[in-house]
Amino acid sequence: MSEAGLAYVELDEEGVNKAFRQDVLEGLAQRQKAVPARWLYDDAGSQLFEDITDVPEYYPTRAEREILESRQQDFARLIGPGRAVVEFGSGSSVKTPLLLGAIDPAAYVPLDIAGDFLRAAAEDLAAKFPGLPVYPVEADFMKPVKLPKEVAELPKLGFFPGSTIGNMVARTAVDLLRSMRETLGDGSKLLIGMDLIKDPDVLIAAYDDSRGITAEFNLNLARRINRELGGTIPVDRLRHVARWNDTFARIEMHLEAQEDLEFEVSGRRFAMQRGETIHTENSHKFDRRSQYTLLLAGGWTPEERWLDSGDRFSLILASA
Ligand code: AVI
Repeated sequence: MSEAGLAYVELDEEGVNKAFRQDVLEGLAQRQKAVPARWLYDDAGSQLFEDITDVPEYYPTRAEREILESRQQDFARLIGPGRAVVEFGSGSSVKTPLLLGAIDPAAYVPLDIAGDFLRAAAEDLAAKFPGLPVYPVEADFMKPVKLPKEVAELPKLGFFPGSTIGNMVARTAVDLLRSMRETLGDGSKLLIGMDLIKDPDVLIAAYDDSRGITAEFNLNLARRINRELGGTIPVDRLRHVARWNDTFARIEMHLEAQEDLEFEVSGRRFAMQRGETIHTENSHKFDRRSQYTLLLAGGWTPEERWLDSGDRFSLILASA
């Protein structure tokens, strides 16, 4: 899931994930230290993200579910039956039954990089919808994907819930929307979740919850670096910080040094001054205009937009 988890794993002679090491060593050498958000999602990180979706302050998952539950008739009318639903980064596919139940699709194609997870979720879903052909595809959806031949002639609906698009900077988001357009083809539609700009206090609480689960999610990245890359980062001297960046309309997660630090990663030495941070994630928030601009730049024409009852989150239907 996310900007997240999108590369096949290539290991070196010592069994170290090469791309992870390269991203971390390059990122820690920058003036603003940064590690790409996709490395947050090892097994522990994926579980912590699932836990985040249950904390009271993290509203996006509940708000999106409310839209999916309350707009079933709209989906039936505007999307209609007979489409192959292609879910990008399907993960555990928890929101999918709400959509499939509304539109009577001809097939379901979950796409995910994590093969085991993907097949287990596909089996669960097939059990819930007997008679619906399910064709899981293990793929990096950041690039155009060749869909199974069985769905070649069917009109497609892309499904990309969760506001994962918000974890990408605009250029990457546009590239992804264009590649989805190529994967799905002419006549396709896209149902995409996007979180909304709101009171920064509400946003910061959602990304720095009182139970400290988001802090654990963020700190887990430093633990992963220590474990997988022979790091000596003093994790207990780092503090999780969630910041609202108003210029870029995004929540940023950082790991902040609480004192001057020195550590090693893969044999290289790094130093952080007290107060210096490692930037670990962006979560962009949108308004209607920025959503439409992004979708149009990515080759999609917005058709309909739904908000939850608290105006916190949106689902947008767009056509190719
Ligand atoms: C996966 N993604 C949409 C989440 C978000 O809200 O940006 C990841 C997350 N990071 C901290 N909390 C949740």
